[in-house]
Amino acid sequence: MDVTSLNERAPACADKYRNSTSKWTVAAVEELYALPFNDLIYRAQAIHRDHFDANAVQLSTLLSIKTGGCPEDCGYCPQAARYHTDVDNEALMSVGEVVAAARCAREKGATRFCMGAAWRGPKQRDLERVIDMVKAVRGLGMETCATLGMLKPGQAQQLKAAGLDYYNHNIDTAPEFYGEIIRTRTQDDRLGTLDQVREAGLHVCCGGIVGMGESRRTRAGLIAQLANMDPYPESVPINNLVQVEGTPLHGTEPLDPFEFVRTIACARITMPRAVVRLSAGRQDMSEGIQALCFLAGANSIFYGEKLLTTGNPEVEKDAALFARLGLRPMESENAGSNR
Ligand code: SAM
Ligand code: DTB
Ligand code: SF4
Repeated sequence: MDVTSLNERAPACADKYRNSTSKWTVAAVEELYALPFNDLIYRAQAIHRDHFDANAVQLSTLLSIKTGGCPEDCGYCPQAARYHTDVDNEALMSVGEVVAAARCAREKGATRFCMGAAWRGPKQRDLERVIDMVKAVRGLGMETCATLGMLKPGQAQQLKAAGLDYYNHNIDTAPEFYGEIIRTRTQDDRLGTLDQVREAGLHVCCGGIVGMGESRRTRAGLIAQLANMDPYPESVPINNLVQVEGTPLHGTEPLDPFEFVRTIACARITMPRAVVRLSAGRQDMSEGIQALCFLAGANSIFYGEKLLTTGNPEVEKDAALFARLGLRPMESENAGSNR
């Protein structure tokens, strides 16, 4: 079947699921989740093809520029100072070290470099060094992304002026479940930073984590909340919880992998123009499930042997998977836009 006939036979536009104010209701997203698997994937793939090259996948490499010792209490995170994990604390890296890592990522084929810091938010003195990192990585011709925690007024503008392309700040889960996972800040705090990021003209990278023991309704609530942002994020990372010994969520019942694929499909259907990233959790995922995620509309991955502190598939393994599936890296200018 060619692409045209696939699109012609696709079910009617997803808009029929929106309520009168054009918002996604949690119930409507739950209805998507409840579709027979083949119907859900078919619909997601059709929408994916309407907006993207179905065989192109964006490659981002992550680097933890400041590791561990974080004052926050996120129940999933190995970098929170209060949990006893194997993560060693490391101070903010030098600009030279970061540029060397970015150059290496570029040589391996990454087009975006994402710098993550285990902070509640950056101090101004630290932000100044991050700004130098952003300028230097931009100078290598790569897209830049940073995830530094909550921003104070003016900080998003400074990052934008330095040439930052994306700011990652996840809402993590649906509002009603948030307080069970994180108590040192509220989800409204996160939304405040996201507003500042959007107002500064940065692209928004915002998603969440599944597999934290939440219900399907909570997963639907996460997707609805992301889809109802106006505009919705340009980049939507969907993380499967990486269970790390010493964190409160270690030992949680793992999510059915097909439910993870369904979550990707729901993100694709509700946010047709966003780049949906199959994020943390790939190392424990079979290649078959990853292939289903690409079929369901995932078109970005973290690429390189490490996420921030935990493992990710080897570059050679991903290259072999891409070859077997006929996938190719997405050119930077093809990255999603929701405008
Ligand atoms: N400290 C900053 C913050 O929280 O925004 C930036 C770094 S933080 C590690 C970035 C994101 O990584 C979190 O919002 C969370 O969604 C994700 N994350 C952290 N630990 C994870 C884990 N064990 N499994 C899956 N995702 C995780
Ligand atoms: C996102 O949503 N996932 C990435 C990135 N944004 C910063 C982080 C995943 C972290 C997984 C646990 C770790 O390696 O420490
Ligand atoms: Fe700190 Fe971010 Fe980890 Fe939360 S997710 S503990 S804020 S590094």
